[in-house]
Amino acid sequence: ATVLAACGGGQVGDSGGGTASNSNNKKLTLIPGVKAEPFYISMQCGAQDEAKAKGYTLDTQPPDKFDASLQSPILNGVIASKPAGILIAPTDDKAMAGPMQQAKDAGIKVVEVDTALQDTSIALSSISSNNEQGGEKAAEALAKLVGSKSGSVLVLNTKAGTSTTDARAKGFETAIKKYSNLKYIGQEYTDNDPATAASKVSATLSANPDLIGVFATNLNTGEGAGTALTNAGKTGQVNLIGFDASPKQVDDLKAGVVQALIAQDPATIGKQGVDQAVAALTGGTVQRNLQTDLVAITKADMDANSKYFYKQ
Ligand code: T6T
Repeated sequence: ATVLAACGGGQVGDSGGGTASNSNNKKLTLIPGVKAEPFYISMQCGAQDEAKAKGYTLDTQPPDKFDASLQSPILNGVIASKPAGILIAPTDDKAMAGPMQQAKDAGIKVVEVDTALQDTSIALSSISSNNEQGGEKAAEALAKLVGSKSGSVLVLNTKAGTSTTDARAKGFETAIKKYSNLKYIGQEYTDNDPATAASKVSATLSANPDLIGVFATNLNTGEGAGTALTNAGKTGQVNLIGFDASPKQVDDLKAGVVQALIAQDPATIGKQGVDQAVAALTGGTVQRNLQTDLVAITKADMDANSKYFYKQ
């Protein structure tokens, strides 16, 4: 089991054994989208504390990269270890359906945390931010910062098939088109890699000298965009709206590299994930869809919103 000092929690008790459906089985496993990333670390902390409070163990098994071809063998191994429940952030909204169906067929309670499959028949419950609305909030924040100035606007997405960032990009695109002074020039995929995000921003700056705004749909795209704007000496001139609130993103907000962050509440996503799995295991009421908070943060109100900053 991975126990993080940052969480304060820890493992408790004996997780029991036997089959997935055995009521003595108190073993839960969390499979995040990628290892060592503040969003998922915060989610893990929330899940671990709640599991401990409910008398369950929570083991965390992340892939090295945000990639279904790495996440699927991890899921297969977890299925073989027969936990009672699996909390998973599927890294692809189609490719993870087969392996997740196998978990369900093995009698394991499957809960989606953050990302989700297109096929809604496999997970018992899905907990996430309202990502489309988050994209709209980002567009509104950008329009407010820009005022009556005009220019081009870029969206940095992660990987096609990531349910969350696709929804954010969609919400942003719809909302930004309401502002006639802002020209939406499309989205670039970055493979969820900060260095790729940085190079996409550099290339866009060369091709579009009127670039006035960038919406980075998650932590990695935002960190990369911040680096590119800093290197180009364009911070503040190009408004950067990020999603998530990692330590680097918060530093960038403070330094004026980022103008607004749409922060999620990953610890509550993890906590609710455990609650839904436990409800399913104990005959309680399971809620099919649950939404957690999103908050738009600027430098002016960052101190009041520090509870939304992610752990590392
Ligand atoms: O933005 C989060 C998460 O919501 C998304 O699904 C994938 O990227 C993050 O983990 C941040 O890197």
